[in-house]
Amino acid sequence: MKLFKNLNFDKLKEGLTKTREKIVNRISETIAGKAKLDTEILDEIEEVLLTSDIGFETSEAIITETKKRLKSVQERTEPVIIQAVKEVIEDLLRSSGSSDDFQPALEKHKPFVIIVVGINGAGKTTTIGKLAHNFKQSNLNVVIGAADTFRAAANEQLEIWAKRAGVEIIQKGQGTDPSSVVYETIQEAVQKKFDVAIIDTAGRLHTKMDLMEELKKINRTIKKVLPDAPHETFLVLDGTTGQNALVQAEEFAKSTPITGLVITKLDGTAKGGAIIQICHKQKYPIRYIGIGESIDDLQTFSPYEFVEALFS
Ligand SMILES: Nc1nc2c(ncn2[C@@H]2O[C@H](COP(=O)(O)OP(=O)(O)OP(=O)(O)O)[C@@H](O)[C@H]2O)c(=O)[nH]1
Ligand SMILES: [Mg+2]
Repeated sequence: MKLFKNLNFDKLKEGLTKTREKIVNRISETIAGKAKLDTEILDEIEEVLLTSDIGFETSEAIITETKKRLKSVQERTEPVIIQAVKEVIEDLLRSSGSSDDFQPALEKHKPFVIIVVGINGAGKTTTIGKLAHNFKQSNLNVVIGAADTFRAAANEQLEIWAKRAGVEIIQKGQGTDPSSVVYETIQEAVQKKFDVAIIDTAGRLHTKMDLMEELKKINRTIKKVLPDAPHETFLVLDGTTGQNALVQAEEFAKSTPITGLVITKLDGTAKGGAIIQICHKQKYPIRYIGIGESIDDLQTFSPYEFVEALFS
């Protein structure tokens, strides 16, 4: 089976421009022209990190580890220090289980069921459109279930994405029980032998208990048709919200077993450093990142590529 791996380095690099200016360019300025590269400089680098949406604990962890690795190094030139920081950050990104070669195990399950959850405006529907497009490009048959029945415009928006991606959509009127849409979608996927079924969900605030109950019910409904599904549950987080993302991950995990994260809106923001903190402080791997609003602006998250693009 042909699987997609969407990596466009130049686009990633472009998307991370503002974050790079905020972190890497300032680190370089800190180091440049310094006669002696000692711990003082590492403290200055820590200052840069602290003001770059990376957070206190994560910034400290980066510097502590960098100092440790540089201890035995004699020649602490600018490129050596930069390389050490890069490697430490890359290792941090991997610590959450994020890897360079993630692929959903599509060959193991048919239909392969994906639920997409997250608070309103995080980018769920957009991500689903992009994912569906990628699967479709890999010659897979996709059906999307419009289980966000709370908002009047939600169906319309998802329908537009389904059309763009050229995939099927199951939808019912506003106010319908989301689980009935889910049930129909999974049944259709089984009967018509779809490769992938993706469920869009409502994103009302995570502080409202009823959304969490709804997600539990959706999970139970899926299991009625396919006991081993869902095969992936992606939590979509707005990359510009930093610290808040950690709270959301904890909240959603109470109602639904999260298997991976999608971090959106990394383009046009200087807050991309939040990704490092997200990887450091919680246990879910980042699987995809959103770097724009168009259909091909979803990339497979790779710690290696991310750090290379950030520091390039
Ligand atoms: N720049 C940018 N914008 C994005 C990205 N992903 C999503 N958006 C925008 O974010 C806004 C919200 O996206 P949606 O996909 O509607 O979010 P949602 O989670 O489905 O929201 P609800 O349905 O209200 O819960 C839209 O304007 C999207 O175009 C991204 O990677 N980059
Ligand atoms: Mg939506």
